[in-house]
Amino acid sequence: QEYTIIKMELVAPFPEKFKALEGKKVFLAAATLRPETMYGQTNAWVLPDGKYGAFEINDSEVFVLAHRAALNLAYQNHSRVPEKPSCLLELTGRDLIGLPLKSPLSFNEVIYALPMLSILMDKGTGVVTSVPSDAPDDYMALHDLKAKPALREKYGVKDEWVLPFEIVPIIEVPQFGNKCAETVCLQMKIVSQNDKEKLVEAKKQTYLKGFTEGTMIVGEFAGRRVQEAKPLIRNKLLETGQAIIYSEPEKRVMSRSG
Ligand code: ZZB
Repeated sequence: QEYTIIKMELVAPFPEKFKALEGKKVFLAAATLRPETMYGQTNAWVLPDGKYGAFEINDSEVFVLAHRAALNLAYQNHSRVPEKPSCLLELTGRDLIGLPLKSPLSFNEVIYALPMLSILMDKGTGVVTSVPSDAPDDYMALHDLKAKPALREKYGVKDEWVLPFEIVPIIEVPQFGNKCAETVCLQMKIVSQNDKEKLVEAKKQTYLKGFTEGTMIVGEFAGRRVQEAKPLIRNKLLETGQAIIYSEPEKRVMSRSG
């Protein structure tokens, strides 16, 4: 699986826990398959109990991601020490909640890292960027946080990290409108981020519709089909140093016979 890692930059001044990293450029490294949706970012997602680290990618840049992903990146030429992850700081998802971030292409200038309980630590980087207009999981998780003060309280999420953030329409899909994820979640009567099976189906539908029938309605490639715009936007992000390629080795079932 080939992901695009979006470099979501931590805004200075850094909080206490991150003081040791001051002077470096620090990014939450979010793995995505949909770089063309970056205009509509409203937040980042992390797993509260997930284990993360801050890794030196080169002399000046630090990525916050899962250890396994740092190891993979080290073998893809993205580590200060070749083939060896260099961890400056051990972190948990809880340390990341509330971090203010500047993310490439996002219409929201500053967005925040928030808790999502369905994040898989053995997939991508363990950090996900949230696009509630076009990702059903993101739509439901943001909806839950907005609707449930007790959930915000449980994870120490401040109202101002969540409540001001509205869905940003970025792609028009015939019959589904410009908030495709919301449309599908309502149609399927999905009630929360814990509705796992339905969300898998909703994601499939949204991917298919968005990719095959979607048209960009914002950004440099407004008016173009998603199919055309996707590689153009991806290349732009890569060329400008706002993203890198991340290949995830295939998962294999381990056995003694190998
Ligand atoms: C932004 C985005 C916008 C995404 C969208 C999707 C959609 P897949 O097909 O299952 O591999 N993701 C990445 N890593 C994780 C993780 N560790 N745990 C949970 N979710 C993760 O899905 C890849 C997508 O799943 C990635 O692309 C990321 O969310 C999320 F409009 O990034 B995406 C219809 C989906 N739309």
